[in-house]
Amino acid sequence: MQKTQVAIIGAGPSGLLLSQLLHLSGIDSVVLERQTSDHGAGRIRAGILEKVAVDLLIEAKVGERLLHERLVHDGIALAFAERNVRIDLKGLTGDEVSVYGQTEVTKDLMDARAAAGGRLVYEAADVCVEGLDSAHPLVRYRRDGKAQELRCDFIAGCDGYHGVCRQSLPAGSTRNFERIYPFGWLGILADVPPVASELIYSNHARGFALCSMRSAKRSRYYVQCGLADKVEDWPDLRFWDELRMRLPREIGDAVTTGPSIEKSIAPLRSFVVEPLRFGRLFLCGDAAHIVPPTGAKGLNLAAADVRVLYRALVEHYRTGNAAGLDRYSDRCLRRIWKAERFSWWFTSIMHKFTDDPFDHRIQLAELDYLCGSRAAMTSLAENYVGLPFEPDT
Ligand code: RFL
Ligand code: PHB
Repeated sequence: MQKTQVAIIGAGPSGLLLSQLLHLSGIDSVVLERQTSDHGAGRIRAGILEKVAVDLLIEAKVGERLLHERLVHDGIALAFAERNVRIDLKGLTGDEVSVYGQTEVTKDLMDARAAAGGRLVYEAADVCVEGLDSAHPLVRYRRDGKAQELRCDFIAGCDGYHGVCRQSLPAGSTRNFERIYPFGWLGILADVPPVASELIYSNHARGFALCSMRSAKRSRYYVQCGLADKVEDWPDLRFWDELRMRLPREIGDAVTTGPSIEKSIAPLRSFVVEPLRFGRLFLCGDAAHIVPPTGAKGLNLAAADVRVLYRALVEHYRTGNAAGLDRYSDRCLRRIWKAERFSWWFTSIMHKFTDDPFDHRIQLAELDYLCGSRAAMTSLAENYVGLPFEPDT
């Protein structure tokens, strides 16, 4: 029988960051991951980090490459009706965002955990959590076909939306809130210079498009697509044509195209489970909530959960005070619901939901209002760069 203080299920950014921060505070953890290590490091997902996330990565001592390689962005642009309007994030809020891929964050965390001799079990199959309301919960899993047991004080469910932890909670102990959107995002990565130095979010009668990047030489672009669309339906040529059509003409004409090195489709969803805690199990990151990617909030919310949970665990182990653990769910949910609202709203004004031209006119009016009002732009900017933590967190 193995033992640890905190059993962490899932080696995505939430699980790895939590184990690294706990380690730096002298708290032992074991991370159990279903996939291989290559799988986690290979996924192209988030690209934008708020200051809260950057600060936490620095606190976790994985900030060195991030600070060296990130692109600092002081603004974003909203494109609509042949206009391209810059939202001056820095001027409106004093804050900025960092462009640094989730793939890189994950690699940095994996390296740090390996260097510190952290216990990470990849290819842990059939993970199952038991005794959640007892003093010492048990995690069972299989490795190389052999049954294994891990006894712990706490379990952190960092196993993403499709993970086992949330699904293990007793019926009736939680409530789910969900909205499914009638479209997805098709994303491609290509080694071509980005069309602009800052991100462009574009509302177009044909559907939403986003111009993002990973570096000065590597672009990340997205177009809104149908839920039934398959990657095979979108050869590179079709993607580039569609992207260019959805941007103001002079920007579309300036897009440098090239072969894609990754292409994937993601459905869009809003989801929250309440509460985030059951007994000694704490849900963290995508296991607890999903936002549509429009607001770039998913990874940032995950980092915010980890910040609250790790501080509460440190307080518990240092002083025996469980107040932080007791407040974990409520503290996180306040931030989560604000990010849910922002992501839902930004999605709703940027995407094509219907073929009704009335709906599009209403969106264009909202964007026109937004870009003419300092108050409205400030509201967008302060949500985009990330809201401050409430005073007691
Ligand atoms: P993850 O990354 O899903 O990791 C969960 C891990 O748990 C493992 N797992 C299990 N392990 C053991 N046993 C089981 N039964 C298990 N079940 C699952 C999985 O294999 C996996 O390794 O969740 P985590 O750590 O909470 O991290 C969350 C972020 O990955 C996510 O919020 C972001 O990627 C969302 N997101 C964005 N967030 C941002 O902050 N900014 C962005 O710009 C941004 N862009 C995006 C995004 C997500 C996207 N997709 C694909 C959904 C763009 C896209 C297209
Ligand atoms: C990305 O670069 O992958 C990205 C950027 C901004 C978003 C979503 C995704 O809102």
